[in-house]
Amino acid sequence: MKKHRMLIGGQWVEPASGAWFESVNPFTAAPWALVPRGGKDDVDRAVAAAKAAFYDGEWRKLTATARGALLRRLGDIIAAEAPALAEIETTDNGKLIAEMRGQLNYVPQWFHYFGGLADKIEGRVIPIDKPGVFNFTREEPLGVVAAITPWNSPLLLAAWKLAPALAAGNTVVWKPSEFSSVSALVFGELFERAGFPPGVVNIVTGYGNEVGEPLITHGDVAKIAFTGGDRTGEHVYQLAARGIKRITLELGGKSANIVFDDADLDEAVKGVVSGIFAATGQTCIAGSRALIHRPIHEKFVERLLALARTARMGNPLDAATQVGPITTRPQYEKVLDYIRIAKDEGAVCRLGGTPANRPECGSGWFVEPTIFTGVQPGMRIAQEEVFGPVLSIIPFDTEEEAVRIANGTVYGLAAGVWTTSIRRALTMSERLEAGTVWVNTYRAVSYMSPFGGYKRSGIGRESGIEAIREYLQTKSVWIDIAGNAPNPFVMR
Ligand code: TXE
Repeated sequence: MKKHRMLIGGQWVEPASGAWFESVNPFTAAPWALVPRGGKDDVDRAVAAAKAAFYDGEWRKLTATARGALLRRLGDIIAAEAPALAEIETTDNGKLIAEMRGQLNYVPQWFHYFGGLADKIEGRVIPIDKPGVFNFTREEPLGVVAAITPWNSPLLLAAWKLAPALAAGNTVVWKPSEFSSVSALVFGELFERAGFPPGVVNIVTGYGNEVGEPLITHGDVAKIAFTGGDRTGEHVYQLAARGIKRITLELGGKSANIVFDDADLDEAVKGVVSGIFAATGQTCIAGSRALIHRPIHEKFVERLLALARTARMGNPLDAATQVGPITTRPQYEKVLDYIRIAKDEGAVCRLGGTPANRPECGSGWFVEPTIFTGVQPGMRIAQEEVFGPVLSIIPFDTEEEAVRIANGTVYGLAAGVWTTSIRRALTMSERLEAGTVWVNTYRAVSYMSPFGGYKRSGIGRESGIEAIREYLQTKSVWIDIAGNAPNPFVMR
């Protein structure tokens, strides 16, 4: 088993603890790599390196154009390494190779786009109301950014943070999930190859309480960019609040996929199935609630069941596999717990509802694609994030009711609407409380389009021009150009 090292100040180092932990392949349930168990000492070293790179090093002296060029060069290198990185991610987190290849082929775009944006960060000249004074703004980086990422799309979600953070001129300490650190450590080599000065990006691996907390509370960390569960997010927010730190949080959801009776049902069936069973439901944007217009409810459910039954499960490294394992043992147990909860609540299990004991699933953590009908909007299965291949179907009669049910959770990350009516498409997209609304499509994201949550799904936006503002602060500069000595006792 390969014993990995962490990246601090441009050096590949062993953890101060002298300890490593095993990373487990979810398909075989066997360990395949050893990940350094970082701790507070490593965090201190990494933050010191990032701080030095921010204040004293070559990085600060680069023009914005040169910084952008580095990001774009990194994008090109990632593109060349995409197949190898995708294979590591699939081995580490069990997501389908087709999905991970797609993600890794797309990751370079975040570095190309934000690399292009680096030298377009401009301040403003304010036509100030005071004669003889020139006032302008500067957009400045924050300093050391802590990026804390989850296991479901490890490098994609890291790119969403690192690309804008670096484009804005910050330096970074990145803590990947303890369940999927290997691709991050291999990815770390690419920064040096692209020509980033040492210390601009540092990677400390380990557990949330041992690495994440000292990182968030470190006095020299200016901002936290976090993706993960909402409970952890709440805790991270509280820790960050103590230091009055900037924060972006992306915390998942309970997204509604709403199908009206005027929809193209062939498309809608595919959209609902891909919304929940793609990525084995382990995605923040999973369409885990299907709201179906009552006139088509039964017909739609039958078609959904027919398509979901065809899902091929098995080795995620096999390109033909459509549903892979659950990434972590605790997550596997959580999904099975929610299935039990749904049954106890009286939901009707129409498909799956058990661990998958198919020969092609080996000893991995597989759960059968599961569909419940008879779900009431207030049930836990309709309110809480499962993060697995479990769909709750809820009927509705009117647009008004669909909006009420869709908005009736604490979350607001995404929603899907299936209709051929332009009026409905526009009305629903206005009334749904979600950071992303898809109409007649689902699971579309881009480096160009802002992504983030309403309500408990998070704070701030990733991707698009909005994202770079999350890594900048505005300074207002006043210059007296008239030579009028002000009255020292009166506010000017
Ligand atoms: O995530 P955590 P977990 C949801 C999903 C899942 C649940 C739990 O519902 O079932 O979260 O998953 C780091 N201080 N999502 O436990 O704990 C941790 O090490 C600082 C939604 O795996 O949120 C990892 O790097 N950091 C989601 C990161 O937080 C801490 C993606 C995320 O882990 C920490 C993943 C602490 N005290 C899970 N504790 C999405 N939005 O896509 C943990 N971490």
